Amino acid sequence: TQYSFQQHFDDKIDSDNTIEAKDWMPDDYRKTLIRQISQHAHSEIVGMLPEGNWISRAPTLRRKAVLMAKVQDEAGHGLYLYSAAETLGISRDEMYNQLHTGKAKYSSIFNYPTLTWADMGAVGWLVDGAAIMNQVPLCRTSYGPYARAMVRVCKEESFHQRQGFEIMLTLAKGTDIQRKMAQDAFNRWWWPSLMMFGPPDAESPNTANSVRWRIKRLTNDELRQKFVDVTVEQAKVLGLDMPDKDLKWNEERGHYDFGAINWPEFYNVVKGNGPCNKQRLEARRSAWEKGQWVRDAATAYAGKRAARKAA
Ligand code: FAQ
Repeated sequence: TQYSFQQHFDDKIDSDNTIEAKDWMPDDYRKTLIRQISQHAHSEIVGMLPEGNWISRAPTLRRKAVLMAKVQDEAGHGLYLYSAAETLGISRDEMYNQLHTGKAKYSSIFNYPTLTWADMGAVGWLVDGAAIMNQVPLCRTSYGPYARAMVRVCKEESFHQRQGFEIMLTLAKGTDIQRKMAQDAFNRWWWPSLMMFGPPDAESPNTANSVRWRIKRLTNDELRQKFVDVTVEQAKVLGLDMPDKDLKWNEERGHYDFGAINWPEFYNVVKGNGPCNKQRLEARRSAWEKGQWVRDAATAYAGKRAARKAA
């Protein structure tokens, strides 16, 4: 009966076992996973664009090779994640369609422009740093295929974070102009990085269910606080100033207090009105349209092979 299926599911969640693709699961659990995993996949693919912008302008051959490897990793992460979402019964075409029609979200962070080479440092350090903070707990998320995909993704993200930090360190210890570039990139990416963790818990409609189902192991605010605490120490190593005049160690809490986040800006970007939303979606749509002939050719080839086999 439905009751015993539900009971079996609840027991598995409560005993911290994974749910697998063929297991019974409540509709809302499936829907939440499809939403989160597909949006995560879209973020990886759209996230290639701001960095792709700098591959042809990387300052040295080594920097170029490293950046290319990083952007290729992001394509790989997108593909694992689309595959994980497919195990829940949604097709890749449908997910792409949701992205291209603006129905599905992707991370707000990728709607900001990458203006200077220092942005490659700041994106790696802060954006990948925030991504790791959010994704390490997802290695223990309750849905098996998602959890297993996260293990490799997190290893690669750690390399990405380090390459970003190393760019920042080089610039911060460089000439006066280089140090200013690093500080400017830090100032521009800091607040949007804090927004990556999502709305405050009190305004996060999905957190309660996702925590109960152990899809999310920590809440948006818990992860944001952990990120602030580690990043402040890293900024000290770089010798850069935190772009927050309200930032202060709170002895009692054992955490840094930080200034108010501009939530109207966040919601505006999520609604599609950030500085680069149109450009990003246009790039994805155009790539899809330009690939039509490849899909047509592959379909025709598969048809011919099937006909030859049948003959
Ligand atoms: N941007 O109720 P909640 C990367 C939406 S890392 C846009 O709190 P939830 C690596 C949310 O979808 C970035 N929308 O939602 C990389 C929901 O709307 P919906 C991707 C956001 O799901 C680095 C509504 O607001 N990482 O790509 C954002 O419980 C460098 C209410 O929010 C992941 O996706 C936002 N920042 O918590 C690549 C990690 N925040 O869907 C290239 C997995 C919230 O109901 C270069 N995802 N919204 O219409 C998660 O952990 C969660 O989905 C959260 C949001 C924490 C993002």
